[in-house]
This record gives sequence, structure tokens and C-alpha cells, in this order.
Amino acid sequence: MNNYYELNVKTVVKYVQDKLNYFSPDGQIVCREIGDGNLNLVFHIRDEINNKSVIVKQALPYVRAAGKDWPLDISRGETESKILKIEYDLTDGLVPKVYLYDNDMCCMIMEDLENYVIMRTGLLDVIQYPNFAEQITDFMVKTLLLTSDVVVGHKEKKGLVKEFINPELCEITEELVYTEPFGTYDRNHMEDFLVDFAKENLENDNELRCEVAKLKFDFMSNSQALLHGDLHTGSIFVNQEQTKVIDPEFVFYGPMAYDVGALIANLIMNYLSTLARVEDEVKQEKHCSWLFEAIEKCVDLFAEKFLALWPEVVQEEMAKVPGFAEWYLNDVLVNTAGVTGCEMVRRTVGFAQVKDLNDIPNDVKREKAKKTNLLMAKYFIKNRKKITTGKDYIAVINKYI
Ligand code: SR1
Ligand code: MG
Repeated sequence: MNNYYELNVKTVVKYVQDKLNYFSPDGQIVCREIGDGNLNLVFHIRDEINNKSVIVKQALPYVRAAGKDWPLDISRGETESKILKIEYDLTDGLVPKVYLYDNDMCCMIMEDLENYVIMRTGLLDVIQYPNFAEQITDFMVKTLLLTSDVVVGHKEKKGLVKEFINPELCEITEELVYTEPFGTYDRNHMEDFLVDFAKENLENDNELRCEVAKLKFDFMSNSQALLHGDLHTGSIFVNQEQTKVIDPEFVFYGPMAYDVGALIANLIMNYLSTLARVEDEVKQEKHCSWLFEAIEKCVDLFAEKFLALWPEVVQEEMAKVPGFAEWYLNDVLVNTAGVTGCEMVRRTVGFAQVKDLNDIPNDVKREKAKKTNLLMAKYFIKNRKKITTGKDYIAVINKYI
């Protein structure tokens, strides 16, 4: 790592040319730093004359959103480039293509998703994506089921568990999702109106904290499948035709429910955001109906496709026993509802929050949305055994709005 230096908009263009010789000398290059996540530098480099572009993503040796006091292993980029290649093959290209990973610079050069937007941004602009639920459920079923013990031989799978061990980034999730939001910790932050509300509803609710402890232990010890590990709407690029998943740096062998639950939670928070932000009733109604449909489909298509693919790919003898696939899926779905709740809580009171809730301009509506989000989240966690279908999610949302 001695050759590592932090790239900037000036140095990155030469860097890409040296590595890939991708742009022609007659080009007119425009470069922007576009990273708005918590961890990395991300550059968009485009040749305006020849219409060619790439993305460069460089891991920083610290958490970008927190500054240099929170160090982080920069080799995470290597793991990310490996998993992107695996996911590309498993899903027929539902992730960007990686052109090059550079070990010295902890940096990846990859396909630019030019005509796509980050889904969170698109949803906040009140845009719907007709193919999203179909494609994201393909992504989840293929990446999760096809990397599990159901399909992969036991020795090979244990090797993969070892290869994708990711203790530093798992620790972030263990702390930021499953621990800190349910107690008093320095990294939590919340608006004044939430302080007593969070204490009463989260920290003082021992029954809730016990359920969260169970989910945390599932996250830490259930090496079920190769997860994306951070599948929120900021990790997804979309347009009217296509969906592409990015940023799998939190990858590890963990419970399938973690990916599905993170996704559902972020759609629900956009629903609450839409109710509070979008004043035009027609636009609001259209977006909310689409979100309901997307939430229902994400759960139900996931379940349907999971059970349909299982008999085609199952290798493990005992996993062929009639009834086992349904039992296994039910366990994933129950924990999905639990993860949904944990993700909703942490995005409201924890270190890493979401624009969907924080950017509601009206104070009264923002307070209502955040409190509703917390109460709904508690319901998901405590009642997860009863929440296994798309309709169950819609019923819970309707109960709280
Ligand atoms: C310190 S990292 C905070 C959050 O950003 C990432 O996107 C993950 O969601 C993580 O929990
Ligand atoms: Mg990310």
C-alpha cells in the first residue's frame, strides 16, 4: 500500500489514462467527484467529444462521513471488486462491469451507468420505475439462493465464507444497525422532538431490545448466503428500463433477510417521505400507489421466484425433502420483517440517516413522519412472525399512517 495516495479531480484523469488508456488524445475530459456515500471517493470522468465515460471508486483509509478519527481498512475495495464480478455473472449483468482493480491505490475503474440515477434521488424526485421490483427480486433471489448451502457444495461454501469474511464492515453494521440506535451512544443523533420519544420507545423497551438482540445474533452467526450487505436505495441505480446494484462493500456470508429487509425499509421510508413532502395530491397518490405495489412485489416476487428456482438448482440432499424449502423461506421472510424494522430505526436516530426523512421541510410533518417510522419499525420487529407477505407489510403501513 506504499504507493497509495488519495485521488482528486485533477490526478484521477491521468491515473485512468495510465492504467487503461481509455480516452483518446483528442477528447475533452470532464471530471467530477460525485461520491455522496459515507465511505469512498467516487469520480465520474467523461470525454464529451467521444461520448466515453468511466467511474472511479477509491476506498479511503477512514470513514468519509466521520473524518480521519474513524479509520477503516482500505483493502475493502478488493473484496468489492471480487463480489461485483460474482454478482455480474450470477445475475446476467444487474451490477456494473468492473474494468480494473488496482491493489496499490485501492481503487476500481468501472462501467459508468450514464443513463441511470441513484434510486433514492429518483424516488425523492417522485419518479416511479416500472421494472424495478421484477429486476431487484431477480438480483436478490439469484445472489442469495445460488450462493447458499442449498446449491454450493459444503466445502466450497465454507471456503467462500472464509474468503468473504469482512469483520470491519460487519462491525459497522453490528454497531450502527443492531446496537446503538437502541440505546444512548455518541454516534446517535436526533432532533430534539425525538430525544424523549426514542428513550421511551427504544431504549426503555426491553422486550424490543431483546428481539433486536436475537436479530443481531442472527446477523453475526448465520452464514447463510453471500449478501450485498447494504442494499438500500442509495446502493441501486435505476432508469425506466433497467436496475443496477452498486456498492457491495459490506459483502459477507450472512442472513438473506438482511438484504431483503434493508430494501423494504427504504421503500417504506420513501412512502412516509412522499406523504409528508409531496403536496400535489395527484402526484402523491400516484407515487404512493406505486410504492405500495413495489413493496408488495418485492416481498411476494422474492418468495415466488425463490421457491420456483429452488427445485431447479438444489444440490444438498436434505434440502430436497418436501416442505424444507417452504420452511427455509418462511424463516428468511420472518427475519426480513425484523431487519426492516431495525433499518427503519437506525435511519431515524442512528449515525447514518436518510434524506427521505431528514429532508421533509415542514417541521410538523417531519416530526410526524419520524415518529410514525419508529412506531411502525417496532411493530415490524416485535410482530415479525406474522409478517411474511406483501399484503402483511401494506397492512402494517396502513395501520400506522
Ligand atoms: C460508517 S458507514 C455508515 C453507513 O453507510 C453505509 O452505506 C452503511 O449503510 C453504513 O451503515
Ligand atoms: Mg454504500
